Amino acid sequence: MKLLGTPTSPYTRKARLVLLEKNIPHTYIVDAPNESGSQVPRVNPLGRIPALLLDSETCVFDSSVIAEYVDTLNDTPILIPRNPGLERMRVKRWEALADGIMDSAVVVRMESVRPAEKQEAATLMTHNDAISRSLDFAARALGNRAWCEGNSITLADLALVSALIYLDLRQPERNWRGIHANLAHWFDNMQQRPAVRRTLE
Ligand SMILES: N[C@@H](CCC(=O)N[C@@H](CS)C(=O)NCC(=O)O)C(=O)O
Repeated sequence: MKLLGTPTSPYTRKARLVLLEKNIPHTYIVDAPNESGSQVPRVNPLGRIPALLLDSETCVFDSSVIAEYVDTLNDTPILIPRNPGLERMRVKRWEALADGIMDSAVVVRMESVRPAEKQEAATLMTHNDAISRSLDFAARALGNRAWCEGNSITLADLALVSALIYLDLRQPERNWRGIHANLAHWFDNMQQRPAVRRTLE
């Protein structure tokens, strides 16, 4: 299978991490949908990355569907608890939280590259506040545990680390480490993982 994406896209990083952590053979192809010649609009009608092309030429999108599908391919490790119920909901909720941070950070990024006189202060504030609240929520929910949920790595950890790497890239001035020492400690451990390092190469 082939994963189309870009190194800066946080949703792509999440999908790559799922593939890498589970050791699923795949080819990662850098393909920016906004560049001419991109094959993304041909395979994903939404024109977005990540897009996972299965060998049968079936295209899987978006990143949550990719994560859900790829997680069914083996049990090593199980990243999304298999049984419906609270445990599974909590992992999916972490993913929603991380995706929401990414969504807001993308809006802030798009807004802040517009000419200064066209930038909407209210939009910037709404989304920056949502990010701050979500980081507070994440830090409280994590506490001093090693993993976001349960006793081993799950999609929750992969989604959150992808969101934080994106925040570091686009909002380096945001002092989340100073405010949330526990998140910073967890993040340092996550960054040691070979899969995470691969996505940062
Ligand atoms: N909810 C989607 C979001 C995907 C998305 O917005 N990707 C962005 C890149 S970060 C994109 O492809 N934008 C189109 C572009 O770059 O032209 C997912 O989780 O896959």
